[in-house]
Amino acid sequence: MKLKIAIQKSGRLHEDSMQLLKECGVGVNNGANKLKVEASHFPLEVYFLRDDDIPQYVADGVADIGIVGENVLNEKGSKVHCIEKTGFGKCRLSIAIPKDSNIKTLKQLNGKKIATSYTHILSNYLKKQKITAEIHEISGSVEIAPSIGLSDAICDLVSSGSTLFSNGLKEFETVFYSEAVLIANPHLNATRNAMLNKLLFRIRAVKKATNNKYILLNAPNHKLKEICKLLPGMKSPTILPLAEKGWSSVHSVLDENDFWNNIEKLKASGAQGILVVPIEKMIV
Ligand code: PRT
Ligand code: ZN
Repeated sequence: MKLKIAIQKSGRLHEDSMQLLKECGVGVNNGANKLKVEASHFPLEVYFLRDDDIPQYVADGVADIGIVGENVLNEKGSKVHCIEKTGFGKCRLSIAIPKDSNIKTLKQLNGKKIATSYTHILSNYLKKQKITAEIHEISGSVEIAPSIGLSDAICDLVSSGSTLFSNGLKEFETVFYSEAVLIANPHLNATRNAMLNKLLFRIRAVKKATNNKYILLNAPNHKLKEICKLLPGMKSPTILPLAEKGWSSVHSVLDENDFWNNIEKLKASGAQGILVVPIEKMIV
């Protein structure tokens, strides 16, 4: 028996989804541009689909699990379990207005026309904010709607903001933050559930490694206590003597954000020759 996973066939999530599987030790050969391939080194069958179709395929049990943007998942409202955030495909669904618009407050959206492909998420949001606006559903090129007189505002995905900018629009209000998530059919049998847990264990090890760095530095022995406090590591740092008397090498693991916060303190404590190395997998 194989676990069936649906990932995006082509588009913004394809590469990252393939990379995640690869880092989990799952070999997927997509060379022949097939719709379905058998993975190697893991009992997995990979289906390549349009992102919009993934939630329904998983809800229907055609695929057991899938990787899809939370924006698509929420818009479709399919009955699947959201198992794990992947850390990629990050974007936000935002309301944007022409940069010279006189709309200044959310309330001023009352009675206005908003073009979007995300009618479900947007109407829920507007309801919560007690705003009555006219929602125009368009399936693509939403950003041109105001300039052709179709709407006063749009609601679309934004990442860098350059699409809005080049269409004379400015971001006005964020409706929803999104990233790619691993979803699962809620009725997996015990065998499939066990396979999912095995894959999930690997995904978490890869994710943890991405956020952490291995750090090596040299420190004078009389400063070791101070330095070790800054580098708690997974259990405690490793300390090895250097050939030069009175000095040690300290090895530890550090969250990338903590590294930048701690670097000045480490240097002030006499740390030298600091090396920061990526970690491939991390199991705590
Ligand atoms: O063919 P298929 O239906 O599978 O793909 P698709 O064309 O519907 O989706 P695709 O590949 O464009 O996006 C897949 C998923 O990537 C989305 O559902 C989001 O979860 C995620 N994602 C992350 C984004 C973006 N960032 C993004 N910037 N999806 C779309 N965009 C578009 C946005 O619609 C706008 O046109 O990029 C433009 C804005 O980008 P910036 O950088 O100019 O702000
Ligand atoms: Zn799509």
